[in-house]
Amino acid sequence: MMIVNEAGDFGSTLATARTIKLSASNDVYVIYGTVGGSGADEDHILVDSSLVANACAMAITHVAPDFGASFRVSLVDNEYARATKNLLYSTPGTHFQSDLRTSWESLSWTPSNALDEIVVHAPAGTQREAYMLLIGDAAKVQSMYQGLLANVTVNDASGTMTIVGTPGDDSFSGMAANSAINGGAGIDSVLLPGNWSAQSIKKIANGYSESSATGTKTLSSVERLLFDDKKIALDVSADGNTGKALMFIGAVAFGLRSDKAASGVVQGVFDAGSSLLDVCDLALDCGLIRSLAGSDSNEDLARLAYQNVVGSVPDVAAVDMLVSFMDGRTASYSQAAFIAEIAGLELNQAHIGLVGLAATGVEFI
Ligand SMILES: [Ca+2]
Ligand SMILES: [Ca+2]
Repeated sequence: MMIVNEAGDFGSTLATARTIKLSASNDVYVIYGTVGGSGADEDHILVDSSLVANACAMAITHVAPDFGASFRVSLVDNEYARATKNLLYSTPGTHFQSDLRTSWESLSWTPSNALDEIVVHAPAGTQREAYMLLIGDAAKVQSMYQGLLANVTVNDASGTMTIVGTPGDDSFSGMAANSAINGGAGIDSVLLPGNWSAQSIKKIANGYSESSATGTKTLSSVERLLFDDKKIALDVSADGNTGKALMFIGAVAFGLRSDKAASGVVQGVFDAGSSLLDVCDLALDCGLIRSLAGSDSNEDLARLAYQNVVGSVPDVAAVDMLVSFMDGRTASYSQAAFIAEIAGLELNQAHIGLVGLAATGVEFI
């Protein structure tokens, strides 16, 4: 799922048409934008649909219809638009169009050209419209538009939007200078132009604030930031995937806690849906724990965990105390459950500095 905030504020025109590429992995695009206000009145979106074999559908809505009429969304043949340089808005029967001010309307088309163009139009002047377009697989578009519509607000007359993602993994791009983004469930990424060093990331009450020279974005339930030069994980809490990856590494291989490749691999396993216990099971099954501990014994596992979490070599009594959690004397944890318990300890979280890492995010590859 690709979510794009097409334009900036009301009154700012999209000088260059954005090209979106429908593909197997991004088979639905959600595009938010604003048109109208003084001066600018159109957004243009080129749809490269050559990768989609089946018919596409587009649901349209006016997120914040203001006043007046003549808001239009048209699907036009790209060559036609380029040739005339002066778009004639579609009339039924020749091109697909919507110019009704209902809450939503669908436009269905089977892409016949490599590039089709969607034009969102509002007359210059006082009329302002915020819109949402969903473009892509017909069934998916129809199943998700109501949910998205319910979660979009336009905060003010300048067009600043609060955008909420889908329950799945979303990728947000082209965000307006000042936006509030709530990724919702799933591992959600925000693509931000520029280098990481030119940005400031701050932890705030319900997420993060990301500022650069161009504006400030308020992020909640967003897990990853993708800059030109670096990727930063924000899900560094004890229940975030990157946090859990670091906690696992802290418990079994503390020396690798800053190894971006190692943490990236573990993070990827969590992203694929594994629990902490799953990851511990996997690490035992593939022999990773054996190679780190030196054997399959409870004693060596206890020694490994203690050394990683406490940072010193345990004495015999400490090893015996930890083993008692696996052999039935104190508890009957499986080795995987034992590692998961150790990983979750406050002591381990403090040792890897989880709270400090969460304040800035963690680079990953
Ligand atoms: Ca999401
Ligand atoms: Ca999320």
